[in-house]
Parts: sequence; C-alpha cells; structure tokens
Amino acid sequence: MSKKELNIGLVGYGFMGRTHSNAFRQAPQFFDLPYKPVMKAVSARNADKAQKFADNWGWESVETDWKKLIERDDIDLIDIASPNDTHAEIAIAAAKAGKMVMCEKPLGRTAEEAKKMVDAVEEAGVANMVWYNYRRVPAVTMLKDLIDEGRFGRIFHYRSQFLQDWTISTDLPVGGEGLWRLDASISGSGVTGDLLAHNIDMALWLNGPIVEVSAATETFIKERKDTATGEKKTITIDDASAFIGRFENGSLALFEATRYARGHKALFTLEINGEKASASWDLHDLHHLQYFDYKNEGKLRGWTDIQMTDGDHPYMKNWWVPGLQIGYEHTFIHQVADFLTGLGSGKPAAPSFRDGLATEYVTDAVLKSAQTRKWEPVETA
Ligand code: SOE
Repeated sequence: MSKKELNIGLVGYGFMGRTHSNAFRQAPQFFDLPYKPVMKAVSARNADKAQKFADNWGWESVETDWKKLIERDDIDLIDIASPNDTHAEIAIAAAKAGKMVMCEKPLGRTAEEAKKMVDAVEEAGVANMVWYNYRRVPAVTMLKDLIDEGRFGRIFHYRSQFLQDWTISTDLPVGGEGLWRLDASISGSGVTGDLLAHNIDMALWLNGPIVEVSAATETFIKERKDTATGEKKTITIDDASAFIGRFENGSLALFEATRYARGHKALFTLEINGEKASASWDLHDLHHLQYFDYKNEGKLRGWTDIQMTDGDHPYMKNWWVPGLQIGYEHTFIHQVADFLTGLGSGKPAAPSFRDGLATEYVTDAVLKSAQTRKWEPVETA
C-alpha cells in the first residue's frame, strides 16, 4: 500500500533551509514512516536563487512570496527556516490557514511573540514543532532515557555551555546572509536566543523547569558596518551571556554562551551531577556519552566512555552497521522522522511550540536579569 503523502512548503533557503531540506529528503530513506514527505515548494524573495536551491534539493516548485505558499491547497505543512523576525507572522498565518507548522529556533524574537504563535497553532489545532535539533543526538536522547529510568537519583547540578568565536572580528559587517544574527531588530537577541536557547531547551527536557535566574550579558563590539548602507550601525545584541539559576527540582544551573571564545567553533557541552550518577556530553565528540555510576565506586571507580554506535542506542539501528558513526545533519533527519511518526501515532513529538515558549520564558528572564542586575523569576509556559 502506498504511503499517505505530506506536502511540505519551505520558507527560506539559508543554512537552515539546507539542513531542513536534507532532513525531508533523507528521513524516508532511513526510517519507516507513516507519511511520505513531499518537497512541494520552496519560497524565497530572490527567484533565481530560489530556483537554484529548488533544483539542487529537489523542491518541485518555487514561490517568491510566502503568502502564496500558504494560500496553496496542495501544501499541508509550512516549514519556517527564514530569519527570526519572520517566524511569528508566517507561523500565525499558516496556522490560521489550517497548515501544520514547523519552525526553526528560536520560536519568536521574544516570549511575547512566541506566545502568539503558540495561541495560533493551539487554536487552529494544527501539529507543530520547533527545530531544537540537538535533542536528537543519540547520546543526548539516551541520556534522557537514563535520567527517566531514575539512574541519577536526586539531581544537584546541571551545567551547559555553547562557545563559538565567529564574531570576534570588528570587520565583520551586520546584515545580509547569516549576519542578520547581529541585528537585534531581526534576531531578537544575540547568543541568548541563538545559542543559549539550545542549552536551555535541552536542559528543560532533561532536568525540568528552571524557576529563577541571575544573569550577565556583554556586547563586546558596539558598532559595525551595515552591509546594506555601508554606514556604521549601533550593535545591541548580547555577544556573551551567562547565568546561574535554580531548577524546580532543587538543582543548581550554570549556563554560558558566547561568540567570543577564540578557538571554539561550536563547543556545546553539558554535565549533570546526581546522587547516584553523573554524565557529560560534548558536541565536538557527539557520539560519545561519558557516564559515571556511583555503584562502581571502589577499585572499579571511573568514567565510562559509551560510544553511541550500536543498534540498541537511540536511532542507530536505522543507520549503518555497529561501530559506524553519524553526525550533525542526522539530528535534523531524526527530527523529521519523529515528527512524522508522532503524526501517525497521534502522540505528537516534542518540542512543540509550547515547549519552545518555555525556553523563551527563560531567555527573556536571562535578558531581563542582565538589565536589572537582579534575580528574575521565569514564567511558566
Ligand atoms: C549560530 O552560529 C548557529 O548557526 C546557530 O544559529 C545554530 O542554531 C547552531 O546550531 C549553530 O550555530
């Protein structure tokens, strides 16, 4: 019997447009899914570039206005991979038109914007998901299983970092492809929404809600050349952001994100310390989970380096033979596979828009605390 088709309309063709396109292409090759994603149309303002992108990735058609994409009866799902300032308007319009919506992180530029997006998809009753892809690194997914199995006992500490160095140069302009991330009116914030949001999404999933934060942020380079005008422009994004906080389960939080850690390109790390066990993970070595079990105290004391390449590790039986590895792009493929599986089973896969809003309540509290220099409570999504 042929599978039900699910027609996708993608908005945006930058870095994330590529990761999403690859995921829609690959997911049905490697996972047995209840729906077959059909890459119906891609929308972007520049017709030539959009056509080139469509030809390269196998999108069937091109629109130069996302509104046209939403009007089309042959599109079931709108996938948003355009800059942050477009997310809310597109998602709300798509939900109103009865389309399912997937949205690149962060959901909105602020929690206020994200809340409107949550209301829209929930009122319309349409399936929705935010692309927090790193949850679907097999080592991270397995860590979630280990925590849920009660192997850590009471949790004392959760710490996480995301370190990059790509904005250190004062010559780097603001605006244009990728560099809209430096323009707060488009991005909403700097590393808090772009990088720390990944750490927070993962932490909320693994260790539950964060209830209060005390933060500091810094803008190291306060003026850059505007790509469009050639003029100097004032920069207001947070270049670095750090906070301490408390989780609802009583554990302490320690988080840091920056684009000014010379030598680090994407060092995403986490460590969790519980009464019975600890674990740590690092994106640069993504298929390894470091695990310490208190049961082994004594002469067998030591950290176990678990290589996540066997069939009994999450997602791995769908890939190659035991011992062979997967990488960054696979996290997006897993996300499509989980989304479609959830659609088929009626048990929606996370993170939903509401989960994305929970992250934004934390990032909003972080940015507020950095301003007020006080502890700030985190709203509940
Ligand atoms: C920014 O540098 C960036 O590309 C983020 O936008 C992504 O979400 C992150 O996964 C890698 O870094």
